[in-house]
Amino acid sequence: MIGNIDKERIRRFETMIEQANRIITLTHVRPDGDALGSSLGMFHFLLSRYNKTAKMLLPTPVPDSLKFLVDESARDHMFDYETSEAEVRKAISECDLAICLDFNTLSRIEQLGGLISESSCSRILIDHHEEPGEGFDLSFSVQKISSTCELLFHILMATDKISQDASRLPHRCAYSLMTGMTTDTNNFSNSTYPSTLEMASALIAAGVDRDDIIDKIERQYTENRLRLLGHVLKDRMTIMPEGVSYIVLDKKTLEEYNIKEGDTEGFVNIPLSLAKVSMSIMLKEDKDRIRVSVRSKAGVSARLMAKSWFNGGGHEQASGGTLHIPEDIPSIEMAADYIENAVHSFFTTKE
Ligand SMILES: [Mn+2]
Repeated sequence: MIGNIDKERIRRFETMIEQANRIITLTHVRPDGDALGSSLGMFHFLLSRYNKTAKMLLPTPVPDSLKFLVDESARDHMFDYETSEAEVRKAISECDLAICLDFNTLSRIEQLGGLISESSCSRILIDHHEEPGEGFDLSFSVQKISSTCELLFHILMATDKISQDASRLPHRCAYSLMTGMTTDTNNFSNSTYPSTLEMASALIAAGVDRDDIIDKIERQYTENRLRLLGHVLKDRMTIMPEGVSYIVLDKKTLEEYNIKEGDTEGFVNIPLSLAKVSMSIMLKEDKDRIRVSVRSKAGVSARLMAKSWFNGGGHEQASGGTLHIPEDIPSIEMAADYIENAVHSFFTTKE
C-alpha cells in the first residue's frame, strides 16, 4: 500500500465522484508537467470511466512547452484565471466537488484560493508536498513518492473501475500521468521510488509511448532558449565558496532573448552537475516580483533555504519562493547581494 491509500478511502473517493454532478480540478500557479498531467489524468479518467466532464481550472495559463498535453477532447474544458476569469468564477460557484492536485495550501492557487474557500463544495486533496493543508473532506497526501501524477496513478489503480489493470486506464489519462511523473523526477534522476518504477513499467506495458513523451518534453525547445542558456552559463553563473551557485535573470535579458514562460525550465538544475556545487539558486524577474528556484543535493536543504530567505518552500531538494520588490529587495540589481548574504547566514547558522 502506498502512503494512506487504503480501501476505505478509495471507496470514499469513488462515492464522492459518483455523487458529484459538477466537478472541477484545481492546480497550482504556473502549472508544470505534474500539475497539468494530474489535472488531465483526472479529467480523462472521469470522462471515460464516469462519463463526467470536469472543468480543469488553473490560476495561470498553460505554458507553450506543455500544450502538447492538452488534446482536442480536453481543450474546451480547461480555463485559467488570467485569460478566462468569468468562466473560472462561474465553475467554482457552481461546482459540488473540487479535486485539488499538486499543491498543499490555498495560497498556491492565488485568487482561486479565496473563491474556493467561500464555496460549499466537497474537497479532495491529492498531493505530495510536505505539510498538507487542512479543510479537505478527503486527503491523499504522500511525500515518499515521485509526484502527484504517481500518487493519482496508484489511487486510480485501486478503484473498482481499474482494479489494478493499467490497460483499463484511458489512454490520454495514462499518457498524462506518465508525463507528469517524468518531469517531476527529471526523467528518473530524482525522487524515484520502487513504486515509481512499478508505475512506469505498468504504463509502458499498457502502451504509453515514453519515447514520444521524452521528445515532447526535452527536444522541442526554441533556439533562443539554448542561446540564453549558453549566455547564462558563461557570464551569469556565480559560484560561491560555500558550494552554492546562483543565476540572476533580469527582465531586460529575458526580453532580449525573447524568453517565454517555461523556456527557462531546467536551468536551475544544471549547476548541480558540478562536483563542488551542492545548492543552486536561480532568480528570475517577473513584473513586480522575483521568482526564486532552489535545488540541492542530498544533505543540503533547498526547502529550508527557500523557507528562510525566499518566502517559499516545497520539497527537500526542490523548492521555490518569491522576493517582492520593494518589500524584500529594492530592485533586481540588489539580488546578488541579497543571495550572498542569505547564503553566508544560511551556512553559518546551520552549524
Ligand atoms: Mn509535483
